[in-house]
Amino acid sequence: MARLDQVITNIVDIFLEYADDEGKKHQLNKEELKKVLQQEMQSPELKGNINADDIEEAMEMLDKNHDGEVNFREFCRCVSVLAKCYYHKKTGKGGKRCKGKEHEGEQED
Ligand SMILES: [Ca+2]
Ligand SMILES: [Ca+2]
Repeated sequence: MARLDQVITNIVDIFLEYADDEGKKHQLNKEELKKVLQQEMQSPELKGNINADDIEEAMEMLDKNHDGEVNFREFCRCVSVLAKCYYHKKTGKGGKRCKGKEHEGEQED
């Protein structure tokens, strides 16, 4: 597979692998979110952007519809935010949404 194929299929596969582990299918609860962040993200720079060390805060930040779980749409938003943060780091552009929860509520572009 080409690189973008891999990225896209990985996002879906990783989400489903963890989301279907316990509780509701296709939803990440707090424990599942913790596991996915611990096991599938290694870079402290990226993890720092979503407060991965504080699962309460990470959940609060990612759970946009406030149902206590992270659905696929919310998971994708997280991946997208992290990609933008990394892009900002490399280019100095487009990174205003990068610091975590103080940017909550900003317009999605
Ligand atoms: Ca689940
Ligand atoms: Ca949610």
